[in-house]
Amino acid sequence: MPKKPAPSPATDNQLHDHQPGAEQPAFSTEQGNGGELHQTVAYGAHPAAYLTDNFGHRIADNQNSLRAGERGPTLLEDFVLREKIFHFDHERIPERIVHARGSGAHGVFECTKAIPGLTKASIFQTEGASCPVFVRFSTVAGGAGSVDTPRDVRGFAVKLYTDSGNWDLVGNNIPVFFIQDAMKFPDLVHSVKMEADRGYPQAASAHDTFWDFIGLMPEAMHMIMWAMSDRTIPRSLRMIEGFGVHTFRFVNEKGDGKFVKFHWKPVLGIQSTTWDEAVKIAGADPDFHRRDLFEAIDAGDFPAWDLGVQVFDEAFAAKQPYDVLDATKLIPEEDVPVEIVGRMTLNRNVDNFFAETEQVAFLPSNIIPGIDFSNDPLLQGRLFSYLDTQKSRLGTTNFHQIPINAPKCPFHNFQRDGMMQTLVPTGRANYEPNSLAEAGENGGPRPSPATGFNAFTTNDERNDPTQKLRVRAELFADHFSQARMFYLSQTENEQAHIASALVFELSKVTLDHVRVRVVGQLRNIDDNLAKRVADGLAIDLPAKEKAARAPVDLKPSDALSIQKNADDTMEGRKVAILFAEGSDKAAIDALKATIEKAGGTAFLVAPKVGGIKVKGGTLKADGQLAGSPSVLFDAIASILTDDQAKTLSKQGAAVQWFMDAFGHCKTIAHDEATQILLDKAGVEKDSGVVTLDGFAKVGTRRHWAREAKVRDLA
Ligand code: HDE
Repeated sequence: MPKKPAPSPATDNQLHDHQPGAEQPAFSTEQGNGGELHQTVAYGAHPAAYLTDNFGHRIADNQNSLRAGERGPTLLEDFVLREKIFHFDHERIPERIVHARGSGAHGVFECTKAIPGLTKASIFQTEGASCPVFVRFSTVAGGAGSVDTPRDVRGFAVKLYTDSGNWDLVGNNIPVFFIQDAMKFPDLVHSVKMEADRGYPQAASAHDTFWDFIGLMPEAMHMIMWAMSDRTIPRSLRMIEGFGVHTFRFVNEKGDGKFVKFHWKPVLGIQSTTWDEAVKIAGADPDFHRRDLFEAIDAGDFPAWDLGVQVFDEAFAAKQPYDVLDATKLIPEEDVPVEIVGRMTLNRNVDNFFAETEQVAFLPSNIIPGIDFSNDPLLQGRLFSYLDTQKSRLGTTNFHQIPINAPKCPFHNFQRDGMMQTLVPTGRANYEPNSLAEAGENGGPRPSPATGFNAFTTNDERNDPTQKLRVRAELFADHFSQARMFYLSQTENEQAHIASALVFELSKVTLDHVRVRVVGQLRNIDDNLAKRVADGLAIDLPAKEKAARAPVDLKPSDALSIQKNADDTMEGRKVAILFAEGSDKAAIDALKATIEKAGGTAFLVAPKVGGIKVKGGTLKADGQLAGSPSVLFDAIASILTDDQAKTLSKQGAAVQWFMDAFGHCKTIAHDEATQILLDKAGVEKDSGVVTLDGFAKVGTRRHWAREAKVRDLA
């Protein structure tokens, strides 16, 4: 049975009270503007409600339009038909220019360590303080209907509905970014999106214009190392890290400021797929990540992340070989440890994808007292962009009234009117200052100097604000030191994956000079890497591109490798068990129990789904073999009779099942009968190819030592 959470009022199919700031009226009486607010109600949600049009008129017939005679023309006066089609015609809104494809979920954030000395942010004042959150994960380049598993950065946007207002931490699953200055963002995005004349490729960076831009923008090289690593082909959204990317500031009650970087660490550990696997998943299940997140939450396996902070001061910042305001740089965890201060758990799926996931509007400018911006020029540009883009996507400056965007604390001000105004403030006070209260009328709200944002503390001690300059600070010119640090911090397999990814991407580039320039840039990172890529493309090693500033050698950081930090847990992992007619039910049940005991999920796969006679009863499969390729699972197992194994060994889907699992370095647990299939699939014995009894010991970890057998890692 799925471990379904008790439905909250909002999932209960009731008519929701979606009034923004529901606990208290948005324009409260005691503060002034007092008056009744009209409520936006999730109409049509009640299962027993009768069908009406949008103005409440009951509809008798929802099948037939109004006609003049039985076989005559449809009448213009059929307002029921017209309204229905009119509304349908306008169902789509512009998709996000970036991060169009996303999946969202509700949850809760809880402070696990109070840090009042660092910040006055209300959510961090007491251990155990909590607030609701909404998270949207996304890919960047593809359109809303693209697939879930392209090689791409993942957006990791968190909206925390705190009691002092919404705090939106709009981050990515990679701690650095392609560019240093917001000025370059439209160029970056144009270059990676479908090429302007031909309208392809969709959701892919492997094409001329992207690599042309990258070759000419060496500041992107650190991000390119991450983008070509396994970070951009994650196994699950539940297994990605999140980063605030920019340096922010914490400000405490006394007004003292420190720099801070935010990290989300997945409790299930970080896990990725291999490239071949990601490509095959895209075909087998374009919604792989969306489905995985939805199903896990639906089953009560709530994904969670720890919130970590790296806190440092101006003196530390001044001593580093990079600029902390440069979003293409990270702070190694070895230099400033990540301190865990909270946990976020996603525990409720959305009720309606459009109303919530599509209409959610994240604004990096949404911060709360105690958290402040830095002068990072990329962040500063974002502060403008997101507000602006919401108007274009959602069509009105009143997008903050949409339930998913409204704060859950009261809000009062003198902003009025605009398209789609759903609030009905009463009284005359729509300006400030006013003295209407002296005449006994509602005067409206007043500023709160003691508790509100007062002086923004974005000042930088090393800045001279008297000059207006279009420049970048000197250390921004070091484009390669951290790129090199990242590459050298990876395991041999991970380095090979980066090299292969670069070869793949550049092999899709048709302009020779573009390839050559990128490889020339790689020489500034690591000559060996550049040679591998040149070799893979069969081109001569080009001359090194000139570096704006000579890179320095930084200590490699183990924290940057996925494999060095891999966790052996089976939690949250999915294991497929292949069976067929005559298979031993007791053996299947025993294996299922082992998997579930370790926190994993078992998924039964068979050539037919309906109900199969097995030894000891009848079993239904969760998925049909051809529709459940092994790329969809973390490990596979097989329990067959000799006859069935023989029959399956003549079926491509079955042989491919084992071949792929082996090629993707997964655990294969099998009985004796399956050997014929393993032989056909070229599966060789190793520590990850085990008997059914041996499965518990190896679990769902990947067997990277096998990789050299199945892939050229040169
Ligand atoms: Fe975004 N970005 N971005 N971005 N971004 C958007 O806002 C933008 C950047 C990120 O799930 C847009 O509502 C500029 C960095 C995420 O709804 C838009 C710059 C990081 C999401 C926009 C950046 C991000 C967005 C498109 C350079 C990681 C999805 C729709 C100055 C820290 C949020 C929208 C969601 C979305 C602009 C750079 C993350 C156009 C101008 C760096 C996770 O406003």
